[in-house]
Amino acid sequence: MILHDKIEAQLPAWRDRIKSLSKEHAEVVVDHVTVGQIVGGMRDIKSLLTDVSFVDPAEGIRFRGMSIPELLKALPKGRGNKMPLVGGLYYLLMIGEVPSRDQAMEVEAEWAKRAAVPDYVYKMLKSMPKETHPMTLFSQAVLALQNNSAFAHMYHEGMKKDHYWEPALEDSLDLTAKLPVIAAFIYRMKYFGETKKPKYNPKFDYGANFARMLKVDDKKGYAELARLYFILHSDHESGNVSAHTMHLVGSALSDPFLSFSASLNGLAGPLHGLANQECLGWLLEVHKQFGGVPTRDELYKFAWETLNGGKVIPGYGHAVLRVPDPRFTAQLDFAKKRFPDDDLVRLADMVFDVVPTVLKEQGKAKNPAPNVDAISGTLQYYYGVREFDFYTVLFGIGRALGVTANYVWARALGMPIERPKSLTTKMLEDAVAKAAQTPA
Ligand code: CMX
Repeated sequence: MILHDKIEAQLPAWRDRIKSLSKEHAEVVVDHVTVGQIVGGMRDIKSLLTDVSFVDPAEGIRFRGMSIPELLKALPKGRGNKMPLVGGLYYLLMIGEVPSRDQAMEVEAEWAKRAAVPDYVYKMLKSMPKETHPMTLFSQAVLALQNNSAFAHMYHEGMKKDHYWEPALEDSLDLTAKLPVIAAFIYRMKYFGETKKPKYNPKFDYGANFARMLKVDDKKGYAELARLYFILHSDHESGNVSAHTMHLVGSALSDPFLSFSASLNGLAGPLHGLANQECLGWLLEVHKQFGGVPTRDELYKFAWETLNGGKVIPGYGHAVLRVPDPRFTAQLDFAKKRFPDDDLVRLADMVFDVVPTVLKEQGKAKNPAPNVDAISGTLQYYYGVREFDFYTVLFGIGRALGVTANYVWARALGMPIERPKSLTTKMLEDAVAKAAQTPA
């Protein structure tokens, strides 16, 4: 299998680099930690290691060193498509090189081989109460798949540490292959009462399969969006909740299914994956209030009313980024090329023009620019996927690509169990008192 062979070939050199860092340079200081960071969610503490992606505050995400425009141009595309094959992105995340079209198609073929979901998973999903949140169903289905984990099985057989990454890769391919099928089943069952098993067709790629399994009218258009969406949402370095959860749980040698189910549970939180639905909600509220796209002045006033009401403007601001999120820009470009006259797209574009000014005038947000969520719901809405609570499931399919690539490499490089040290409040207060006595 191509991903296996490529990783195997790279491993000795990577292992030497990590060994040299941990054995010869372990005492080199990289960062210091303040009381504010300990009390404030460990913000910005440099303490995680990944080569899969990096977020530059002044530029945005780079996947294996490539910016989003570079990657959208360089990754191979299926015939007649404008958006790259998701299999090519997975290859890039796993291997660190842009694949040829054939190599990307090999990953796509692996997915097609592994997409079948066991019957008991469907049965379990069907037995859940109707009002169950789609993210709960999604996470449960992933957990149910754990039964067949190659990693768990081989670990209990006594596999050697050097080999952990191999069944981790097997599980990662199985998992990522099945997610679109499970998500499509949940969508059809929950919103349309349909319980037929979706069929993954090996003639089509990942994006096209998802579009065909989901209930959308413009399957070709939606397939393009699905490719873009999954690529853009795949990874955002390691400190965000979903990526870090996967890494943390995986560090206990829980297999990829156990780890990804936990990761999804973090993604389901309102401060993480749920923001895109809130942003679309805000746009629809504006649209409703003004009976269409408002004038610039009307929007300016509405944005101020939101802030004066003590609320945030969803889709704007970021914990790390300090410029417009390139994932936002890529999606806005996609929409403006394909359906520029759509009301919500025009509105999202106008919000991009007005809201940063308002946030700058208010002077609180460190970054007044849009993040990925400022537009992603709008695109789904255009294609008829209008069930807001499903949007995080879509995010989850994309996110699996990045976090499983990280999982495989964490096992390949023998990363240890995570165990940061905690302090008590009194200890922090003592540290503050001691610092006050120390002459500057
Ligand atoms: N609207 C209004 N106020 C905002 C704001 C926004 N969009 N973004 C930041 N602020 C405010 C914060 O609430 C904070 O106010 P207080 O000092 O009163 O608490 C102040 O500006 C400083 O915040 P910050 O340091 O710039 O931002 P944080 O790192 O604390 O938070 C984020 C980042 C994304 C949670 C925040 O910008 C926000 O709430 N945005 C709106 C929700 C959103 O779009 N979430 C999606 C995030 C996408 C992602 O993480 O990928």
